[in-house]
Amino acid sequence: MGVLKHYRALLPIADKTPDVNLEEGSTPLIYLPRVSSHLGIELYGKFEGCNPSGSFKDRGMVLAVAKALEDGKRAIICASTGNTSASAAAYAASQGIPCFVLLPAGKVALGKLAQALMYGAKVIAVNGNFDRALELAREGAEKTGCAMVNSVNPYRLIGQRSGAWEICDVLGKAPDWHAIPVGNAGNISAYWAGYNEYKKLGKIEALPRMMGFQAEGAAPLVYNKPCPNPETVATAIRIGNPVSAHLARAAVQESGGEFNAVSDEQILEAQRILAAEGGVFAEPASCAPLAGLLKFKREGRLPEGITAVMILTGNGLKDPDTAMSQVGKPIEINDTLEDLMRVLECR
Ligand code: AN7
Repeated sequence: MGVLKHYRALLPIADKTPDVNLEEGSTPLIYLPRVSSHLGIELYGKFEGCNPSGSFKDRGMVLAVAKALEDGKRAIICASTGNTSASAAAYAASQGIPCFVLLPAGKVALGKLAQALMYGAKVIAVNGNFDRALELAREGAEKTGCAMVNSVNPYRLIGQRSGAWEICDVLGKAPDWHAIPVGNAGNISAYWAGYNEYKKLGKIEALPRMMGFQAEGAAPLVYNKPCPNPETVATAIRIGNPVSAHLARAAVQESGGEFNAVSDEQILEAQRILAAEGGVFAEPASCAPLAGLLKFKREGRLPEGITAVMILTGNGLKDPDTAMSQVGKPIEINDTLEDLMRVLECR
């Protein structure tokens, strides 16, 4: 039914708030039996790739756009590593308002770029990284009065709390560990706020440990200093100076969790395992948590039997180039049964 309707009572919605809805949220919480038994835990993936624009961003964007319209704004602007731009462009299209997106030139996965262009956004490729594009977008918003819909917009993080509520509604409790990729550090902060709100309401008894995973080449929260030249195959989290760093640090500290870094190689290995042993295709950034759990397992630091939820933040289809660089080519045959029989080895 869409996040605004589903969680209306928990969101800052008034009668005059426009009814924006692309049927986002209510994404599947998928139990992963093969990966679970490999790790010795009960592992679920919250498949945010099932959202209308293919990532978790829709949960907060729907509220940010509704509130922007309520406040009389008539255009939106954001900087993005790809998914925020796709989401913003989708909701702007649904409401018939202009959308400006600033992307780091050449560093956005093909599917995300196709989405933003297809939804009709004005797409601006900045010769600089995401952090610089975000500074520019903020200045552009100030000068023009466009609504800024990056997660510096508080409504984004409020809407994203709905992910935590859904997990608790389905499991009947919070997981022991909440494993999540961290880029601009908004989502981990939103989930922590969401779990805390549910605890206050008496809907859950215990809070999870918040485990935040970054790519080694873009790990300002792990190494505790901004990273001026972030680099990783997981372009969604190629971010060196996260705006919500303070909130994310608090979430990790208060929950007894930690930040950890995984290599690009580990991320791509986890992506293949999730697909080939889980049947779920998530984009590289989304696989940093599984890479982290596999690393913890190897290091003997993964507690037996815990329930863990990892947030599979974006759909694997968004980045076909990275996937294709990891896998073999199809087997080509002539159109004869003889040729086919040569490759069918299922006995
Ligand atoms: C798939 O789209 O920042 O820590 O501009 O696309 O809340 O930033 C994307 C981030 C994880 C990190 N997984 O979340 C953007 C952008 C995916 C993402 C993250 C992003 P945050």
